[in-house]
Amino acid sequence: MRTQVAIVGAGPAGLMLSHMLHRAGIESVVLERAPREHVRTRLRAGVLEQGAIEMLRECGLGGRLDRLALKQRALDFRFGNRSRRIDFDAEIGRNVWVYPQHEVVTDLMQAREEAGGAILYEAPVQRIEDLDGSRPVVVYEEAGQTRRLACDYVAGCDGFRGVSRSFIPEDRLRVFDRIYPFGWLGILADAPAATNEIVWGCHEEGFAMQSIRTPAVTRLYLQCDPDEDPDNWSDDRIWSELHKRLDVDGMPPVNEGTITQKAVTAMRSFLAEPMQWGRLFLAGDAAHIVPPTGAKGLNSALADIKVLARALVEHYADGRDERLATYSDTCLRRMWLVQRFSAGLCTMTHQFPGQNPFERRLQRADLEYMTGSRPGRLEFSENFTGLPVEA
Ligand code: RFL
Repeated sequence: MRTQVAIVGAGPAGLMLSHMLHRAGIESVVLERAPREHVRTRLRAGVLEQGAIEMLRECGLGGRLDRLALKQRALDFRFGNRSRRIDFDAEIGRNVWVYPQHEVVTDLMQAREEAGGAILYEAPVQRIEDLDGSRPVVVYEEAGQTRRLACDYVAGCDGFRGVSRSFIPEDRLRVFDRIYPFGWLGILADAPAATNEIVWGCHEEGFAMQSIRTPAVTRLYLQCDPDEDPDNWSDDRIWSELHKRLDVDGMPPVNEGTITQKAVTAMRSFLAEPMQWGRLFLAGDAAHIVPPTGAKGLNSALADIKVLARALVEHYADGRDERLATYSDTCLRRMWLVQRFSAGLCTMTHQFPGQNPFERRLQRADLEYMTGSRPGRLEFSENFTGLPVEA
C-alpha cells in the first residue's frame, strides 16, 4: 500500500491531520492500535482554547460544537475562604469552551468516514523504516499479518506511549521530564455544577477543581497521591474533601450527585526535542505532555497539527518547504511557553510533600498577585485562552 502521508495514531492529533489534509486534496492513511469504539469513547480533556474552537469551525466541524459547547468567560480561584474570579472575556475579550475530547473525536471520525477516509483500527505500528531516506515505510500489523505502508512523510501522532518517537536516533533526541509527587482523582457526577464556571480550589490540604461536563454532569478533580487506589475513596470521603477544598463563604457549595466514574491520573511535564527527524514529524502527546492543570494537552496537539497541516499543504501545493523545515522550531517555541504556564500553575496551586510554611506563603502571594493585579490577570487570561499558534 502507498499513500502521501502515513499517520500513526487516531487520537485528536492524527484524525485532525488526516481531515485537514483531505480538505486540501492530500491523501493519508491513519493506522490506529486500538478498536474504533475505544478511541471514540475515551474520556479525557474537556476545555478548548478559543483558537482550537476557531480551527474546528474553519475546517467545517462547527455544527455540533456550536450546539453543545459551553462558553466559559472566567475562572473562579478559591483560596483563603474567598472567591477571586479572573474574567478573561473582560480582560482580553477571549474565552474558552467546555467541549469534551470524545466529542471532538466523534466529529472528526464522522467527517473522515463520510469522506471515505482510510483509518485502519486494530492496526498497531511496529516500526518505521528509512526515515532518513526519501521513501519511508511504516510496518504495521493487521489481523495477525505484517503489512507495509510506503509514504512520503510520517506523522507520529501516537501519544506519549506510542512508538514513533523511538525512531529518532538517541543521539539526536533530547527529552526534558518532570514527574510530580501527586496525581488527580477525577470524578464524573450526575449533578449540575454548583456554578456555571470552572472553579479551582487552592487549599492547604490539596488542589481541587470543579468543571462542567454537560448541563447535567459535573467533572471534579481532587489532588491525591500519584499511586492512589480510587477504591480508597468512598463517595462520602470524596464529597467531604470537595466541600472542604472548594466551598467558600458567599458562593453555592459543591452540588452532590451520583458518582459514575472515578480514576487517578498521574501528572507529568515532558518535552522531546526536536519534533522532527528526517521524514518523521511528531505531534501532540507523542512530543509533549503537560500536567492537566492548564488544560493544554488537547489544545497543544491541535496547535501542532495546524502548523503541520499548513506545512504539508505548502509542500504539495507549490513545492515550498520552509514551513516543513521550521516545523519543530515553530512548535517548540510555543510549547515551551505552554510548559512554563502549565508547570507554573501546577506548582502555584498544588501542595507538595515536605513544603515548608515559607513556601506555602509564597504560593499564596503568587495567587494573590495573579488574581489581584491587572498584569497578573492579563498574563493568566492570555495563556489560558491560548497563545497564537505561529508567533
Ligand atoms: P492520544 O489522544 O493519546 O492519541 C494517540 C493515539 O495513538 C494510538 N497509538 C498507536 N496507534 C498505532 N500504533 C501504535 N504503535 C500506537 N501507539 C499508540 C493510541 O491508541 C491513541 O489512539 O494523543 P493526541 O492525539 O496527541 O491527543 C492528545 C490528547 O489526548 C491529550 O493531550 C489530552 O487528553 C490531555 N488532557 C487535556 N488536554 C486539554 O487540552 N484540556 C484538558 O482539559 C485536558 N484534560 C487530559 C485531561 C488528559 C487526561 N488524561 C487521562 C491523560 C484530563 C485527563 C484526565
